[in-house]
Amino acid sequence: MSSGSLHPYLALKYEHMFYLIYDTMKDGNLSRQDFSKLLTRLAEVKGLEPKTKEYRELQERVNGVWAGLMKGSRFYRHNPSQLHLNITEWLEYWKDFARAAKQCEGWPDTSIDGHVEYLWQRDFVDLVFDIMDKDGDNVVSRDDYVRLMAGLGLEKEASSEAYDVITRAKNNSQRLKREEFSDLWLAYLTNENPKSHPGNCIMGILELDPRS
Ligand SMILES: [Ca+2]
Ligand SMILES: [Ca+2]
Repeated sequence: MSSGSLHPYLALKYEHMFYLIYDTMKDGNLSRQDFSKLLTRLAEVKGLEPKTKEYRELQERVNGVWAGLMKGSRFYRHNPSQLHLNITEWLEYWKDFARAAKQCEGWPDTSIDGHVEYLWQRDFVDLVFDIMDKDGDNVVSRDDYVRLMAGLGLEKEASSEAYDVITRAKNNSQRLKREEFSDLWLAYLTNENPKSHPGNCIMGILELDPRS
């Protein structure tokens, strides 16, 4: 576990991500239930019916993400056998991720001390991309992006504005490829300057607390 304080902008983004994507039941605690609901939401966005092969495949991938997160997060839990994660533990988890990413200048495989594996997070980014990319051509359009964000509870207009920001960096081509999406997501998890990277808006445009 790392010492030192978490950068306030990173803390803001990790909290936003916690409530938007992971804590779907909105009780400030991340548990298995949240992932069950996340599965339902993702299946709805993708238009998958329960009991189909595609649905079962999605279920397996979501289960894998949950298992990967829980395995590493035991180092941050008050009681390592507990199967949930509160927001304080969540922030500690990502603080170490950011440090590891800084050190390797990319997606880290593990924390610096080697105790925590992060491969599940790359699987999750891939999964999110696959959910958005409804026609499977490896490109995410504005409609694709807005559909997913709406499924997660973000306003359509706000999602559309965020899409403008994250695609503006590439001459408004308005198309997002898999590798670009992954780069933007990593920037969201690691970048400390609100103005310096479009990836900061990958989960919507965040309002900064003027005190920070
Ligand atoms: Ca929850
Ligand atoms: Ca597509």
